[in-house]
Amino acid sequence: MTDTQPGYVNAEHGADGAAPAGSTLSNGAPNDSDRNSLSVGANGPLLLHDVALVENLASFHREKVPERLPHAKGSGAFGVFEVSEDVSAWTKAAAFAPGASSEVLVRFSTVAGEQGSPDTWRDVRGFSVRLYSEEGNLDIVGNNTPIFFVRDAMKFPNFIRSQRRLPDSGLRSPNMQWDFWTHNPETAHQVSYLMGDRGLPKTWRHMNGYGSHTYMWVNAEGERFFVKYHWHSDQGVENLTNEEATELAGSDADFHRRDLFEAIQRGEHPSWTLKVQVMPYEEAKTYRYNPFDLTKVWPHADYPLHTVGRMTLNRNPQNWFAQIEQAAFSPSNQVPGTGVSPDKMLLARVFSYPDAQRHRIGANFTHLPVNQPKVRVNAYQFDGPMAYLHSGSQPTYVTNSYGRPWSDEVGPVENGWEADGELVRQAYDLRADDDDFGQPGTLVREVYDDTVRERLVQTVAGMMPDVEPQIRERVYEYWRNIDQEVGERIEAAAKAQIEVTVPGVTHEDTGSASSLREQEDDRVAGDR
Ligand code: HDE
Repeated sequence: MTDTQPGYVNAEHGADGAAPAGSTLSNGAPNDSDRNSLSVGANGPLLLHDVALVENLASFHREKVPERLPHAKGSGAFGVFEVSEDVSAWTKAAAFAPGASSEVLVRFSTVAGEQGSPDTWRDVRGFSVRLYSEEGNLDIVGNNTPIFFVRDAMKFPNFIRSQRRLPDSGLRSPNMQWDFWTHNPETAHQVSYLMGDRGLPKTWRHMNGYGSHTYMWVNAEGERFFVKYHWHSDQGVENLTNEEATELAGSDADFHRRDLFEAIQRGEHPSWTLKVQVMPYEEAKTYRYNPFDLTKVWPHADYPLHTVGRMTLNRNPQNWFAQIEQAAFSPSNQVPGTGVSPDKMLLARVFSYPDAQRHRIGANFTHLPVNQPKVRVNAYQFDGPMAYLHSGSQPTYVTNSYGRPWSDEVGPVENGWEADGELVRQAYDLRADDDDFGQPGTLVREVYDDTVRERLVQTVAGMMPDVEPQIRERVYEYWRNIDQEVGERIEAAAKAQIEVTVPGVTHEDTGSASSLREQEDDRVAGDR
């Protein structure tokens, strides 16, 4: 469909016919009226056989698909990724071959807020990239930070619920957020990012993206490397202050969505340079940090950044619902020369994303144009609700005698790794330098300067009036573990604020947290 031709045509038959004079019903026949329903006389009752009205209301009821949970609020654009350097020593992926160019789709998002929530609430931002490569879709579904809150997928739904809304009031709750974070000290690194300036990006154009996880690359000789993807904004990194973000949340809830769309419309095409850190396969076994722990970065001094190419966003969606809302990104979308790694979070995401889309969009979400790869697909997957792409009368089974090809590799997979051991439920084995507070301490002390640190202190302290005293104590302790001085400053600033906010009143029985405790009391009483 183009903007100049009304309606759409049946792609299966390829007939486009004459442009309709008015609207049609869904069967293509002329529609009598889009304005008046059919009734028995002008003042009489309506009729069930008014197909125009029934179709109109029934399709309206079904216009939405369930929003993403999390990352519901977002938007995106199309563009191009162009390789500028030769990284063929590390990967044979066609998308990263010298001089290669692929169409891309990028979607940016907040994490915790719903579809209508403001773009400028403090949050991590999603940074999903799809390369429509000549070997299939390669998705790098990352965030604007290089690490994450937890290192085991089992904790993820709990973490997300702690960032969303209270079960009774439906309100968001700093108490619930800090309760979760302080019970899970591995969150300290990501929380130090979130409470720093990067928790409030100025626009999506002014933030970096990160694959965050460790992925695998395989070269033409079959040699394996572990890599981390970094998308550096060519616009530079810029952030909002708390005051600016709060003001924008009220005056323009769609500020980031608008900014991207209008910049591209003006011909200001934002770009990002892709860089990778590369760790030879064998080094991963002995590196001083567990290189698969998503709460850790690989210091650049150990693994420097290598440029790969540049991504430029130059085309807005023509239809936001079809091309952005129904876009189904997934870390399971890998291509020859790339792969996943023993990162437990990444392995769980390989299952989670397509499963979420089967629920959200439907079993055949890969048939939608935005999700179709640019290559010919020969998957042995058939039928189901809304099946659109099909292979006609070709055999539906392997093995067949009728020439439809199938695959039959036996033995080690080229992007795999060795694994052995007892079945356990246990965190990763820790390496020499692994702990939860070391890297966040370095971030807060050495990467942040005095002004950034002071803003962080004020941001955390500013949340404390809504946090119960017992959890506040844990917050101060958590920050003292990250950095003694910062922890002490947060405690002092919070105490000053609590005095000002509610003079002479302790927060024992106020704030959004009390309802959770009451509910706990109910449950105990009910159990008796
Ligand atoms: Fe996601 N995440 N996630 N996530 N995530 C979703 O997928 C999930 C994680 C990220 O623009 C959902 O299709 C699990 C890390 C982005 O469309 C869901 C775990 C990172 C997006 C899901 C994680 C992300 C999502 C919601 C722990 C950064 C938006 C609907 C193992 C590296 C994608 C959907 C878009 C979306 C699950 C952790 C980033 C529910 C189980 C780590 C950018 O499937």
